[in-house]
Amino acid sequence: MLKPFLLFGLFCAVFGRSNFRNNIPNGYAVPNPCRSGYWNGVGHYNSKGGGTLNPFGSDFEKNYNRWTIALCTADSDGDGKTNGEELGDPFCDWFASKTVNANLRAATSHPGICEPIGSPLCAAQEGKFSC
Ligand SMILES: [Ca+2]
Repeated sequence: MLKPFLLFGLFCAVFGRSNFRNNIPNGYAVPNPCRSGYWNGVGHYNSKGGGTLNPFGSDFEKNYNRWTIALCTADSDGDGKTNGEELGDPFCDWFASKTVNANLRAATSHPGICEPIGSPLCAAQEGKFSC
């Protein structure tokens, strides 16, 4: 009886929510603000995913895990740049369903981690993650 639930739980534990990255621009290429490479758990304070949601993850969840103009124009992490600017969608016209998004650029920073890390502007996130 519990077997389907256990299998689903195992699936989530193994695969996380990486499919959510398909729902945001450059979801698989969000820069790691701590070092070179990418931050795979885009919505989490843990770079590998899982655990506490960062402000972008919370906003994304409240937005039913969809990329919308409201989420794009928001500045979830409070660093002065909109989520769209950080993820390379400055015109907020990216759609997951489109095969070509002509205005898409490379992601330049993280929408859920205030940057620069350690600056007075980003003091509120101190201790919530480690680099
Ligand atoms: Ca921001």
